[in-house]
Amino acid sequence: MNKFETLLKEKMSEESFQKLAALKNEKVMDFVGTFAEHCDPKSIYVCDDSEKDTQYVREQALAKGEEHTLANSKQTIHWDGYGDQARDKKNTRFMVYKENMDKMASLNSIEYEEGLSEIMGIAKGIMRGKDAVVLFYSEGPTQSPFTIPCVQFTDSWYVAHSENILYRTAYSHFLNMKDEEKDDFFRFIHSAGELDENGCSVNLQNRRIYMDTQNNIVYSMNAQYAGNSVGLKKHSMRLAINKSGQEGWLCEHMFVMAVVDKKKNRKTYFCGAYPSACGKTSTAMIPGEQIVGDDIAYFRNINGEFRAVNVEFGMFGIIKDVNEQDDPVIFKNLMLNQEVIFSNVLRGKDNKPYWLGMGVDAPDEGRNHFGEWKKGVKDANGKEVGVAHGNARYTMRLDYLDNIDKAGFEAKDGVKVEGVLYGGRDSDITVPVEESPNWKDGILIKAATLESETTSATLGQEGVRTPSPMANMDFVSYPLGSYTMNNIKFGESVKATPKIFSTNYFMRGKDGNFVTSKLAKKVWLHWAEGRIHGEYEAYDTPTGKIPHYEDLKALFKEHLNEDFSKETYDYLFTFRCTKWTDKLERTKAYYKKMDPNTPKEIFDYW
Ligand code: SPV
Ligand code: MN
Repeated sequence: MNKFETLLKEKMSEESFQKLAALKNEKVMDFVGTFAEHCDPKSIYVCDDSEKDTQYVREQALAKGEEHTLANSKQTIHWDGYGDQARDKKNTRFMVYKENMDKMASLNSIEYEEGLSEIMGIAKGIMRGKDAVVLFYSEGPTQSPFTIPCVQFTDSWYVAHSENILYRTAYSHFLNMKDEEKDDFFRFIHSAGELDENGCSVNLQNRRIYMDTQNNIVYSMNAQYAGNSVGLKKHSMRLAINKSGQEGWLCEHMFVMAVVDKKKNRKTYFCGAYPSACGKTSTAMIPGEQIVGDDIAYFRNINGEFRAVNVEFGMFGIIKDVNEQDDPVIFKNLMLNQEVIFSNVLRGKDNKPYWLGMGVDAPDEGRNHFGEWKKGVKDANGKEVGVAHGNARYTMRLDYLDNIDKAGFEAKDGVKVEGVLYGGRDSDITVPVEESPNWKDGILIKAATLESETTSATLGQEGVRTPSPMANMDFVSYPLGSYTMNNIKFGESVKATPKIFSTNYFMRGKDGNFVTSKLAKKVWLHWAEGRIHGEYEAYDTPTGKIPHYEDLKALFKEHLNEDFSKETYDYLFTFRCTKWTDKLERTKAYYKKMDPNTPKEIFDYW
């Protein structure tokens, strides 16, 4: 008998307990038992994969006031606390064994024992009086070479509801696990903590997200914003990056998409990493192409092929600027009566959601992330509160979208990737599209040198460059030099290594304006697609291969019915030597700072 059996029987219905017992997995029982005892919820509900449980979770999120209904009956709205609107980088730490602290010094880390005692102190009794829920999920498709089974224990029914939309449930996967697999799952323990009358976490000063990559467990306390609370998303990603480093595969902050050439009747899969606000989602959603996933990809070598899955089932997308003009596919879906959780937007008196950049006149009052809201109202710092938060989101299944690549989305072995894109934001260095001569060069010259520039939308000076290797620095959970080497080795281990391309949508002209329109990314992408199929010649430059003018001119005509002048081409595709050497120096300095043990091989290449 498991030592927690008596306790769990007290806190669970017979049905819930039987669901747990049926797994015959002592490790799951220990995980649930440990936190049932420590966090002490009033009750614990165990979910399986049934529609009944999916419905129950949704009903509970509403009944407990964590979500509210909207005019469209299948849609709900949720508000995080005013101070809990984005990922809390400061309080997201890796708990690291003492002997490894040196190696991990550049990560936001805390010595293991100290971290454990702090987080367990916060977690003690944190669920008292609340109903908790235990859910089983899979990262990636179930029963596939990519599958990572996960258990989520939470007292937030909004978190559970979000995960039911964003991930595949996997109770039956746990039921079918072989004995030797039974310890190999990710564990997430989460509590929103004490809530105020609006259902928002009150103890934000004690918000902590502590990652234990050694034991594959993440603790998230007093947090609600999904990036801080939904275990399966960025917490799991950090665990997966660490695991992939040990096992020789990759977990990347990338979309997966198919570029479709209708005339030639072919589909070519690309993945792409872009720092935030550098065009990641809009690339994955280019009209006429198909999406597999918009945020996180796993890569594995399967029979010598470089194959990828989207680990998610849904999208947790930024809603700002989603309007009929700029983002018609998403906008249309948000207007339909299908399941969506809107977060941190305004609910008008008409019980409809409103957000920034919606392209629709918003009402002057309603309820939003601030509470009861009226136009012009100021927060405690005297800052005017907008209709919605800039990081407000929608949570929606991907398979609602017309442009989903259904076959790729469901493929157990993933899709064969032929192109990898790295896209930064820079106003005066890199060309709009450029192909690397080989994989290693791509990782070191394109991926490792990625940078983003501050824009007028962020505080402080405009145009300041932030290094963002692989657009993954918030999540890389082992030393940067080793992570970079793992990227190189993985790509070289497959038979057909994808081509790597860089993109830059943000080159500015002499007048300070962007040179190309938002739509031009389709041209760069189709040039890359053509290169994969051996269709275009290219010029060699010190940083890679660039297009010929005539090819781009034809692509602009074909895809956008636009003229593309030779002057624009010359300006965009100029090799800016000294700016590039400066960029390389910044990259070297960054690697030195982040990982002094970066292999010499990397610095030698630069
Ligand atoms: C990101 O910030 O990269 C996101 C949203 O995809 S979050 O869930 O906050 O990570
Ligand atoms: Mn992301």
